[in-house]
Amino acid sequence: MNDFSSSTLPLVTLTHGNSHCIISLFGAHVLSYQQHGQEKLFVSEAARLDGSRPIRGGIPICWPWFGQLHPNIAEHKQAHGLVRNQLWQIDAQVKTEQLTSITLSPTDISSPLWPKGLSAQLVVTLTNDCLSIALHSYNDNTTSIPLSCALHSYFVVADVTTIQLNGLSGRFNDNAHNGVEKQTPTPYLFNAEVDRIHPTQVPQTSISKDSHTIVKVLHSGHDSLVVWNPWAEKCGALGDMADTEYLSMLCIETALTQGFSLAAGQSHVLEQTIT
Ligand code: TA6
Repeated sequence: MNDFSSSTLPLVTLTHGNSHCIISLFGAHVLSYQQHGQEKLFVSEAARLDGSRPIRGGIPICWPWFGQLHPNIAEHKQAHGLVRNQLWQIDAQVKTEQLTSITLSPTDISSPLWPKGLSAQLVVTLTNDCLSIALHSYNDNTTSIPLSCALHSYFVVADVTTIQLNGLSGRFNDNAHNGVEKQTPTPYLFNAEVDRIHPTQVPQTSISKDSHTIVKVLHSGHDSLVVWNPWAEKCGALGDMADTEYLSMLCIETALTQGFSLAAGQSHVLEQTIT
């Protein structure tokens, strides 16, 4: 079980029936989601929990660009956008019989790379049997704004070499091998680095071991799903992940990576539900 007692970050804890989650206001980052006491998310034992860098594990929010997909690569400064390494504020909290939710928004929009008129809110909702995170993007400008983003969830597994990913098919871009297009393997197993963008709107994936489902993940508002595991060599080089921890995680990321633009006056919701 993840222990965040050493964290110097402001944390918010939500409980609803059998569901329990811990959110860091640094990055609006869900650190833990437990269902009936069972942890669904991975956070590295070497993760920095002092605000000095984005947190390794949980659910990082990548926005308003994913990875290196800044519309003007020459301006690119940091991977995965501007909001995973800043404090977010609490805009609203709701508790009803059906759900408990919190709405958060980033506090620092001063970066010259922040697209003018674009804003974000994250709504984290717990019900008795699931966690939903909904990333809302709003364009109050008079022109459309290129947008890429991801809910970069790290799921905990006992041993990644013994699990199977379900729900994906067709072609993907293999970013571990220069983005070359390949066919999704069947069954989808893990025995080496994976850094894959699947251009798909499939609404559901799951991780299973033998025929037992470990976690089910629902997706909406996406044009792609990203699957990532750094494997031994890259894991060892990361600096905020212990050498063998790649065996204990798999990222399944609900994402917009295919050249989406948010029209003037419009909003968009990217959502992932974990159950
Ligand atoms: O989503 C996959 C990815 O973009 C990989 O290329 C990998 O670098 C990973 O995210 C983690 O990125 P980070 O900046 O958190 O080290």
